[in-house]
Amino acid sequence: SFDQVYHELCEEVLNTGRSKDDRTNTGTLSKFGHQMRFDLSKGFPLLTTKKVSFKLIATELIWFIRGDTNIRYLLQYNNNIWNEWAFKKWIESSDYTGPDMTDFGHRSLTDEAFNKDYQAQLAIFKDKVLHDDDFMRKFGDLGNVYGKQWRHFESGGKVVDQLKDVVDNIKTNPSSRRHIVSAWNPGEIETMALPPCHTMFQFYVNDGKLSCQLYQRSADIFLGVPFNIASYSLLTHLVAKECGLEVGEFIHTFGDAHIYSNHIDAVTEQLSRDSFAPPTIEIHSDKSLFDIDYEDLEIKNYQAHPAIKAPIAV
Ligand code: UFP
Repeated sequence: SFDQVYHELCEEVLNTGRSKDDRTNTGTLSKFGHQMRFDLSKGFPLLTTKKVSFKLIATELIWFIRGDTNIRYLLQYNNNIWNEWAFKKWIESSDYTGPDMTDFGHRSLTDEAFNKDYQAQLAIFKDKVLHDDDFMRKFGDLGNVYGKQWRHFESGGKVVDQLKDVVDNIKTNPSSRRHIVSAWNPGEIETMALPPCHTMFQFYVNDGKLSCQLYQRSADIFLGVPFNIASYSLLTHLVAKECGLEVGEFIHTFGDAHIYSNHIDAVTEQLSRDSFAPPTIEIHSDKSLFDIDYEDLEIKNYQAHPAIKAPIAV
């Protein structure tokens, strides 16, 4: 099953992963180079051994597809996964007049009094991004993130709509071996808060089926990977529909695949659970890929064990 493919990665890293230092000073067990395959004709790979939010995944993916880099769209769907990056720009600007928020990521995890102030400032920030257009334009925009690279990749004075080009090429020259979208723009890495984890992906067409392979340079196996699997599987469905193809496989290839030392208990808990049959996905519209809305998507028959909380490494 899909869960089994993921559990095998977890078990392998738990059992044979090497201890490795990392940027966040959390400590990890790590394996370099791994591949998982998901046959998308067998169902939709949303994990069932812990509940994964399809809404967060789908609204983020649609945000990328539209080339949007402003978190207002995400906040309209109560999707908070990119807030911290935008919040950081605000608290470091001269417009910010509230209490000191330096190093809020770490302090909010360890200092309860500080966390209260932080949550209050974050709520103010979200409200302004949602309701104040000038503030939204100034502080809601994350700049060089996935949406920018997929739709407006800047290189040598040219702007390339990689996703549009790849879709056109899949339609006109399906057998091509050049269906690639790169989020890794070496000229812009220095200006990025978080250089893209999903470095690049390639589509492949054969027998009327569309497959997709992602190269992920760095993977938080417990918190990130379940999202990443579902996100690229959804992208494969949406591009296949746009191009009049059936879905083939999603192939997930990793660089540094790691389990953070403070996720080990959570992973062990998840591995002790039995999986359910996977859900399926339905796309209820004939809109173009670039106009699809969250409301057009439906996950059917999703049965899953409860979510498992674990601290995010910052
Ligand atoms: N990470 C993921 N998937 C994502 C994402 C981040 O696993 O979609 F945005 C994790 C990987 C790593 C951290 O643990 O975030 C990024 O840190 P670094 O840039 O040091 O690799």
